[in-house]
Amino acid sequence: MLSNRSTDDLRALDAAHHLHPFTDHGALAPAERRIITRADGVWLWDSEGNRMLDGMAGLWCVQVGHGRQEIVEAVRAQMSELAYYNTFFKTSHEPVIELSRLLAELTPPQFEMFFFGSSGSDANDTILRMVRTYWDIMGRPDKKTVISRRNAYHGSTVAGASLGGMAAMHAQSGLPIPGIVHIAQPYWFGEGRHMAPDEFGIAAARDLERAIDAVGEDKVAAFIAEPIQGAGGVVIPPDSYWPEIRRILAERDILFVSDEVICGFGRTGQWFGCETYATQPDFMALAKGLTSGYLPAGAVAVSRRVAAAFHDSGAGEFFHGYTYSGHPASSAAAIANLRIIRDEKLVERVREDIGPYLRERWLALADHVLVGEARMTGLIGALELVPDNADLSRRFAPVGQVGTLARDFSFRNGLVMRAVRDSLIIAPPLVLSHAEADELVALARRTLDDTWAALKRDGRVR
Ligand code: PXG
Repeated sequence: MLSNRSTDDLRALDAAHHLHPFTDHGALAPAERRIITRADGVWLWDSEGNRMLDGMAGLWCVQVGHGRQEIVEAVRAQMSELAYYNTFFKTSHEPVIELSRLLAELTPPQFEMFFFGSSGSDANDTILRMVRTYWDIMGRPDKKTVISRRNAYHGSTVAGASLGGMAAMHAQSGLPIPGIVHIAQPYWFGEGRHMAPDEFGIAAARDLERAIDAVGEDKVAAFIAEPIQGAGGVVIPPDSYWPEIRRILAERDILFVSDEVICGFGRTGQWFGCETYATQPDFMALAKGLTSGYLPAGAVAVSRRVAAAFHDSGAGEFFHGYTYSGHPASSAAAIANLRIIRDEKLVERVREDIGPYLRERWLALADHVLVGEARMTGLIGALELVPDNADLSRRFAPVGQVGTLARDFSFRNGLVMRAVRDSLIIAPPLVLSHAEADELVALARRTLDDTWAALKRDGRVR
């Protein structure tokens, strides 16, 4: 602790001086602010002594769980040796060299080169600039348009929010920037229930084909997508979707960017989401699970084909980089974190053990009257809340209130879930034990019961 200020003092100071991300500041009362004080494993504690199960792994990032002293020690040792130096001007250092080597070992075979930053947002900014520069180098300067999907999340910087497909973000500050086109998302429960899931998956994928033809293949630089849309509400595509996208990409001369900021580092039961869906990206955006959030870091994995173009003697300088590209302490945190994931076989654990274990129990929540659909892949899942699961044609209106109500009950019950519209999301640390998974599901069920009781009291459900 930095001081012995009371919780009320901390809340008042927070309200007076701290602008929170993605927050309606006028509506956030000081008393609502929860001061988190410590964390261990999958557990968080607040300043009032409440213990909560961290069902969101921080913000989809703490793969190895909280409080791992190996990472703390690696960072401490690195900071006392070399806390900071840059990687411009022909300099390098061992942490970034070892991290690059390790990523080459862990990523799919087409990736041997990595560019570093501090976040997923700046990784996607880097990718947008590299994609366009790649086609310039190839003598195809007209290929500049990037195709993305509605309701995608690719970050909050100008390029990240433009690539993303969040209408509410675009409505603020004049986004997207030119040269970005958004197509359908494969969100069957939300948008596709007039069709069978696989039929809808094919139709959503063919929107890519339509967009490439509408823009003109000679003007399209790339398609960017999350394997599973995370912030958009854990949109797990129908089984038919990625095979059809693969077919289209194989026929077209455009680059493919897999945004692995949430799906990377074991979340889906493979090291990367593109392996779960057998796609062959030219770029991957990496962040979050790269360091499990212990320090900020992001990276861009660049395929051999693209890296070769940038290595071409005629390519010239790529005018791009960040002060903290390959930060030594962040690199040390990433190395220690990745060794834990690799050596403790956490990816295999998600695929073969805790993933199937939690999924079975999570899907069983669909028997609750409030749950229209329960879905999960690896350790990422959602519950779609509806007024009556016997009549899926009805949703709550206005959208979002019931999700937030349920989210608040969940916190009070000691489980952190995230609300997206009227769905509840989980993406717990990959070290979740069976007993903790049981507890998570029990707390989620209590949350559904509490939400149902409150809605009934207000006459909002039958
Ligand atoms: N791509 C994806 C797929 C993401 O999920 C980013 C890029 C941007 O990463 P940075 O490190 O710049 O935040 C993300 C981030 C939420 C939430 O509430 C999700 C993210 C970030 C903050 C909040 O679901 N995802």
